[in-house]
Amino acid sequence: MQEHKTEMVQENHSMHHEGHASMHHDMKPKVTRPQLAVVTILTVLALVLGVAIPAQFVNLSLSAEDVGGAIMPPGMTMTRDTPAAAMREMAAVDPGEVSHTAPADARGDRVLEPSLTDDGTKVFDLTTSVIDWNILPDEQVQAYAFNGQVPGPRIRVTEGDRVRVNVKNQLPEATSVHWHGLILSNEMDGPADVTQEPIEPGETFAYEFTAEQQGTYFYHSHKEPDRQQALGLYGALIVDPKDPSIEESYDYDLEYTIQLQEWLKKEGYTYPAMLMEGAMPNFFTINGKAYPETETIHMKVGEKVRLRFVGSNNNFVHPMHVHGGPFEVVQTDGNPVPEQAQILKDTINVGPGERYDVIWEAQEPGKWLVHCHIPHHTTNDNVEQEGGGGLTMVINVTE
Ligand SMILES: [Cu+2]
Repeated sequence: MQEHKTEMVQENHSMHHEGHASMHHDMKPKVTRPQLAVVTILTVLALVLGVAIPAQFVNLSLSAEDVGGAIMPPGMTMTRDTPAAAMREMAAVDPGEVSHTAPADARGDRVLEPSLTDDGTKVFDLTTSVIDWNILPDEQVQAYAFNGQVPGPRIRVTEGDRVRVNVKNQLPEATSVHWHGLILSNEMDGPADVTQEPIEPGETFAYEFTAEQQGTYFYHSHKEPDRQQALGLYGALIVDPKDPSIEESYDYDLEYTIQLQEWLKKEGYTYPAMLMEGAMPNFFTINGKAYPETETIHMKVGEKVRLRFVGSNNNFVHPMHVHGGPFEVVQTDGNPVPEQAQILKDTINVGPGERYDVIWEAQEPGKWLVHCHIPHHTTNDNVEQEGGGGLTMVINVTE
């Protein structure tokens, strides 16, 4: 031990001495050529592996041009084979595309008045655009909207009416509109790239058909609906019956249309909610508003309301429940239910695309809830406000 220590001291001394000497005489490094070669090879190898190994886990076939400045939902599973089209479809709405901010208290589903042509055709004008839309006073989403509102305006016609809808596209991407549930000529049905060319940005397409079925219907985007419908491109389409006996067979005092929707908003960005990893919704709306911002239905004891449930959402089957007594199911998907089959229920599963017309009688005064029975869907980003959230609304019954 002692010997070793002495050696080290001697060595240090000798190094110091050498260094001192070289300052005056010789700047040549004491590195051999083989040593240099090994370091060079190792450095090059590290550089090559540093590029090659990460390249095994990312998609190098994507260019910035393919996906632009796409911002992806946090938690979305992206693998080396995730195509650019999937990224574009799931990306956040670009806030730079917003062309209009709706007032925080604006409502969707406003009745759209048609103009009439000489031959009696009812003409409706729809324009798509990107807007800022408040689902709550302090919660704004970037939405794809018809006529600056979510849901889009209500189109209401009578069975037998000739209808024309001019769809002007002011979105940053192509679109099309489908008239869900209607029997019409195929080229008016709306699926983009199937029955028609997509409506490109800046273009207008005129849909024309005769409303041949009475009942509760809706319209929605049929170009990448997983993105466009999820971001707000849908609206109610109600066809009143020509035959008064259908309405006469129902007994109700008022009606209310309930359009369901799911939203994903994270870190200030709005993404199309999808039933998949990273894209699950955290907000839910009835007619574009989350409770407590949803409307309240006012009724008197003994009055009856016809609720038109519309599955305008994309992902979940929502078991819609009404407190304070059962309702009668009078129409399904626009089809009148025969009287002897009009079952009584207090919860009905409204799946994407479905419509149920139910009649509920106010039997007791008070605040009676209409809400989804999946409790997560009655919260706002997992938080309850005023006893609910999301898919919740109140029927206020007075004596
Ligand atoms: Cu639900």
